[in-house]
Amino acid sequence: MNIIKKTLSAILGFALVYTVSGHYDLSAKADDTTTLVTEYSDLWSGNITVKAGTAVKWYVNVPEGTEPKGCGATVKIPDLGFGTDTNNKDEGHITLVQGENFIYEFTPETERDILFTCRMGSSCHHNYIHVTADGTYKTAKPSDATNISAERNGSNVTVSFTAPQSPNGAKITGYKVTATDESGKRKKLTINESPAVFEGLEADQSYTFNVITLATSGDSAGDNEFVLSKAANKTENVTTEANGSDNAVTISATTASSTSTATSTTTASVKRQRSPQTGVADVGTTGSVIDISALILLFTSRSKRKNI
Ligand SMILES: [Cu+2]
Repeated sequence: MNIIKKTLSAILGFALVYTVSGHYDLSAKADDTTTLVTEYSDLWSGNITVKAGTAVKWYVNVPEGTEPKGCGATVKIPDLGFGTDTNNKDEGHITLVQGENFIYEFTPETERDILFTCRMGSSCHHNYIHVTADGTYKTAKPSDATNISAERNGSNVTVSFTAPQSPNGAKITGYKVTATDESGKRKKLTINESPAVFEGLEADQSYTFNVITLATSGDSAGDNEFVLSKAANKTENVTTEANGSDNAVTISATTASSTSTATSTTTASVKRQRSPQTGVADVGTTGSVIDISALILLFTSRSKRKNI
């Protein structure tokens, strides 16, 4: 590839300047073909921009000492018809090797954002080639989602958030929501809009959720987090209802604070049974009404203090 590239350069007189800081100057020669070289380290997060109306030969450079691996070392360009935006191993894509990898040649006529992805499609690695009038791109990355909250419903957890505004000149394409359990194990969902529903989460684990905004101008930092406590571990608002049995009450528990909201429903037998989840201990038949009333009072006053 290198030899071919050098020969081509010699014949066609390509000029190429790029600096170690990841900024590129594209110089079109008389034949109006530009060589665009993107460093492997910038491929999925860098600002890649070309000028409208100019033929482009796009290369990705994998430096010596870097081993390209995984799906992040594969490239296709769904927006140019080179592969589709799906996870399809059989369709065309480039697998990067060390050195300069020729990816594609195209002439972008209009100003737009050209999606390229790894072989898995845009729900995995993706970025854009920005086509602008002057070959520069200064659109801001999107802001983070705010007001992240999560609610348990059995082993499902619904994560809701308030979407940020799109930056001027960019489009929000979705959100990557990550659930991280206490051991650091992660589950990720890419969605188009709030909410995200995680299935199969553990009741005895607390989870930290964060949301990254995905846009044509890049990704947000994903700094806002929400911590969901273990199911029924902390209770502040407690309501009880008879469910036809003397020995059982249904307890709906809601925890609310500045950083955390958890809702869960637990059916617990309260007769002569210690309930470590609610702190109701040894409630006998005669004492149950009083004890549960006291619990309601306690949690009501706590919730008044903590409600926002
Ligand atoms: Cu990937």
